Amino acid sequence: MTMMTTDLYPSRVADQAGITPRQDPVLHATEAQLRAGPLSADELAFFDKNGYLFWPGRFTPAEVERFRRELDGMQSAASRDDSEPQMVREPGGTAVRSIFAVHEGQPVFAAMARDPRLCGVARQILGGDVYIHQSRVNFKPGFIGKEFYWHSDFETWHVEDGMPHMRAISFSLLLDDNLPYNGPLMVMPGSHHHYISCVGRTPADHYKQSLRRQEYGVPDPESLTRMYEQCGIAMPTGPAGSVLMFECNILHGSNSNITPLSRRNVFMVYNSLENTLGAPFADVPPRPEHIACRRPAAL
Ligand code: 6CS
Ligand code: FE
Repeated sequence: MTMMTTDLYPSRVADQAGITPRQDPVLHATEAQLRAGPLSADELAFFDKNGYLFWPGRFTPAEVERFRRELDGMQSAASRDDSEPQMVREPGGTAVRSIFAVHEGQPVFAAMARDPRLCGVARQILGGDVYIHQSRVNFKPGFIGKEFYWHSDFETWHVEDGMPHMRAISFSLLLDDNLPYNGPLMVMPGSHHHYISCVGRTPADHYKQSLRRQEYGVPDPESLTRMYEQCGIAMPTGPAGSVLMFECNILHGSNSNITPLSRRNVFMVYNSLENTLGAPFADVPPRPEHIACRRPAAL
């Protein structure tokens, strides 16, 4: 008899949107694990309440230079080989929007995934062993880098990847200065305490469209307005080398970039080894391995 996993967070099943309370803790570790660091009690309290933390200049200019050199090599390879499934192009164009699974096959990004400034913090908050659920570089090139509309990553990772609980964290490492005008990431602080179930049915092979411009699994304007009125918007900006950590269920998005300045950010998403992917909760086949890891190994 196959065990049916209870869907704690149904979405894209009803014709009405809804907002329900989060059913998982934000800090998954024991008091002793939390006290062990690296984050301080104040940092943990801020993250629990707001769902994000920002560290300007967490990585040095020399480290950023090394990341950028790795990126340049990948971008030139990507522009030559169009068949790379890990590569996503901008909607309606050919510019590279994202490259996924950068922690695999790229030594510098593989080392970044294990860096204690990221992995150590993820272990502390998620309460034990972690693995990379997804990694990517979002390039947001100057003039043509399009927006990422408001969404909760967890809603997609639950519905399309079968992630059971809200026990994952994203780190965005800025490879360019993120300024108010070149499309920095915006969050609604505290929105991670609420789950917005979206309307619409997940199309087949949805990721081929959603990673270019997401239209399913995005909250309706009424729910977004309610969340904005309750939470407001924060837009952390800072120099290349800064790090933005955000909770898997926080509402976030970023505007199109119409300036000459690219906004390249690399994302490492850590999931708890006690929260590995099951069957998607939507009636769709599992997404490819380079978007959602199904061969988890502790870092
Ligand atoms: O579907 C996903 O996994 C991706 N979609 C968005 C808009 N953010 C998270 C992730 O990169
Ligand atoms: Fe996202």
